Amino acid sequence: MPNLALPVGTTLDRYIMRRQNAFPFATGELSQLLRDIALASKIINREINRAGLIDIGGAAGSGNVQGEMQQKLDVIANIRFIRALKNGGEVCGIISEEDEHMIQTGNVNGKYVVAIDPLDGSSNIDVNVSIGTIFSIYRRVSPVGTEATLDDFMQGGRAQVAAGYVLYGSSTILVFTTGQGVSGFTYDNSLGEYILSHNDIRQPANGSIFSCNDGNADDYPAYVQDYLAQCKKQRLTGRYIGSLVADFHRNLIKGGIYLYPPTVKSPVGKLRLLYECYPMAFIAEQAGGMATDGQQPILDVRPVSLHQRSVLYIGSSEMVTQL
Ligand code: P6P
Repeated sequence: MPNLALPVGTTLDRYIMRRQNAFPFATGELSQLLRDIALASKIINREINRAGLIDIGGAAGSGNVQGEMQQKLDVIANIRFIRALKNGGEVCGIISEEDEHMIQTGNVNGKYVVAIDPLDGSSNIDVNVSIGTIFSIYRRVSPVGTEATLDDFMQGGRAQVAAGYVLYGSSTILVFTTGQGVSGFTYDNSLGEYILSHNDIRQPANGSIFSCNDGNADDYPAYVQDYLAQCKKQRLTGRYIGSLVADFHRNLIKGGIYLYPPTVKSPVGKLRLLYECYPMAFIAEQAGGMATDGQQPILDVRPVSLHQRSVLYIGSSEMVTQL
């Protein structure tokens, strides 16, 4: 692979342009699509920060507002991403956690489809905890010039051409892969630009952090309970934010494992395959990590419905292997 180690401080636009030039097969459309997603995330970032302000009003006891605020932000994020992808012109169809059915964008000549969780962990908004956007991109299989079809979304995890997330945390960071490694861009509010801050992220093969909702531990399969008992015997660190993007990102950088096993409430797991598990698994594998449902790699799990759920164990390769 050509040496694309770019100096930290490169803007997202320059990074995309440089890499596009380095991969002649890469078409300008995918680059434009990534820009469209970045733009929507900048708008969401601003809304989330503003929500913080309204939230203070909400703390005055009008739980209603907080409730509406949560829904509002979920809806705002969904509308912003759908609008950005529609206006960008590159996407012919979208599936979103917020919409039961596939969304036709009207761009029948668009070559890509996007599966998205516009705002994951939104129950954390009213307590000012980090939340995230997760996206997954496929090249369409249906004929250009026609509407998107369900088949466009049912190609399986290894057919993704790009995947990423935005973490709205102490800083806002966009992390994505196009299959040539994983890079991270930190948002500079003063410039309105994403700046390359993590070039070629590699997940540590091992780690000392495990992330799961211990409150459900009695539901977990024996092998998971055994693994967690070993973690505790080794005095590993339990860290669970309740926001997949935040837990995943910390474990990606520091090393660690995130577990969402089957529970009584979610017997096949809680997380959605197409717009949570697949994209995070693509990123994890590209960074040298692993992702499995306990039976097979997440990327090999067969998709059968738009919003199907999956068990998810994801993170440092040695930790996932040991589990
Ligand atoms: P629980 C948020 O609702 C989410 O989808 C993930 O971001 C998070 O890791 C998980 O669910 C939290 O679920 O059941 O532990 O509250």
